[in-house]
Amino acid sequence: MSAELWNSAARVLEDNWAGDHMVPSRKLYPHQWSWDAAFIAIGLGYVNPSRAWRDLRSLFEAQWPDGRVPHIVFDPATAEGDYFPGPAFWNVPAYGRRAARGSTGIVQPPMHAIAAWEVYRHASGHGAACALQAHTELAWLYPRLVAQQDYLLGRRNAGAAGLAAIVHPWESGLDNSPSWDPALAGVPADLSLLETYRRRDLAVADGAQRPTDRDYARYVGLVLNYRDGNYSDNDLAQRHGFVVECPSFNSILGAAELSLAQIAGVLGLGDEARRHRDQAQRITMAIASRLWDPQTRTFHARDVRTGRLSPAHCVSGLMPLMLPDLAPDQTEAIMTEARSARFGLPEQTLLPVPSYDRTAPDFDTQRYWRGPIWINMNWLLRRGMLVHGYRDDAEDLRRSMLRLVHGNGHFEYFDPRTGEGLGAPRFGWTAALSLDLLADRSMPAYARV
Ligand code: 2M8
Repeated sequence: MSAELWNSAARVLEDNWAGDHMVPSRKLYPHQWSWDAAFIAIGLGYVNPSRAWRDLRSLFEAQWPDGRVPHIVFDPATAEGDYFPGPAFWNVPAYGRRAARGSTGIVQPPMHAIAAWEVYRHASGHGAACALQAHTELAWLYPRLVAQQDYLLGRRNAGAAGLAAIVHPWESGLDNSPSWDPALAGVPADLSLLETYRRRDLAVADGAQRPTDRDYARYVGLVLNYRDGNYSDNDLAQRHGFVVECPSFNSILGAAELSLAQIAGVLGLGDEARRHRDQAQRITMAIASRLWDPQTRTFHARDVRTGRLSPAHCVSGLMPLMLPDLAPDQTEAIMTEARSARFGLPEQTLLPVPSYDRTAPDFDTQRYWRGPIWINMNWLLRRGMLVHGYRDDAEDLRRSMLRLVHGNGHFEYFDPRTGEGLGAPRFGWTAALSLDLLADRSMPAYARV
């Protein structure tokens, strides 16, 4: 299967190249997405490292002066009507050398330092010229990656506990996860907004696999609120309707500090490397104390406005496993949760873990982020298993992901009972991470074994 899967994945990446960036999928997502670019770069690094660097560069050329990296960079060649909400809706003003309406004003999980370090590591296998290019690109990216972290740990520290808060479910990347239901319940669902602003996703995807209209109306309302405040982060907890600390977002934030430490090391910035390692430790401690529920023995999203933890058991609760400084008790609890009937590691289901608790009454096998299997979350979970020395589980998970994609295609997500492909076909990060799963058996940096 390896050669066949490798070739089909490489073809998807070839087809999704749009001149100076990658699109997640041709029809549903015709622009550049932030954390997609990071996952995609990890796979692209094997087949076309120059494009991997170009894609990351395109994204960071759109970084805002305050350090935020927008969740979508709009392709001016794509018509407004081809994606909603598009450039006119976000109406972002011009900044730096960027024209107005070039991006959105919200962010996504900061996966990019992790991706840059992975592309750099793999580039050394492509010869001296590639290694030199990788060094130059890392040096270009490093201050920008630091500015991205500084923005999230500074302007987004709405809970004043050293974690980043998200201001929209879309910022989590796990868009309509049940984690957000309690916080979203307080956001008005003004369905008339969907008459003014028409959904485009329903024209290109099955409605049963996409968010409901009520949730979509809330998403639109939240963007309008943030946009009308000029995308300012002042007094977020007081004036914005959705301010939440997500375990997965913050675990990636912490893991990014460790990749930055590696990057600072190769750039000869020893003091900086130490600073990043310390920061990773602080983020880990904040996650461990603020997002952990000793009753459920897992990690949950915290609503900064009410101080309450969301009761849902979601795949994001497993993500702190990526952090090597996590205490053994919490590490073991994550593995227990992953093996339980809620998630059922492949040893029970032969499938990668779903995005939501299989035993929950509202577990939905079709609707995205409310049940289906996603390759990027499983890729991160496997990384966490390797970090903490669960090598057999990591290997089972790796094989189950490859089996799933090989048997069903490079889909955006998969039915957690049957493995059938759902959402967009020929999806970038599914293909890219399949390449990585085929190629890389090494241990991540900072593994505890
Ligand atoms: C999905 O999100 C976009 C909005 O950003 C959408 O539904 O239109 C999510 O799965 C997100 O994580 C992903 O980055 C994006 C593009 O693949 O699609």
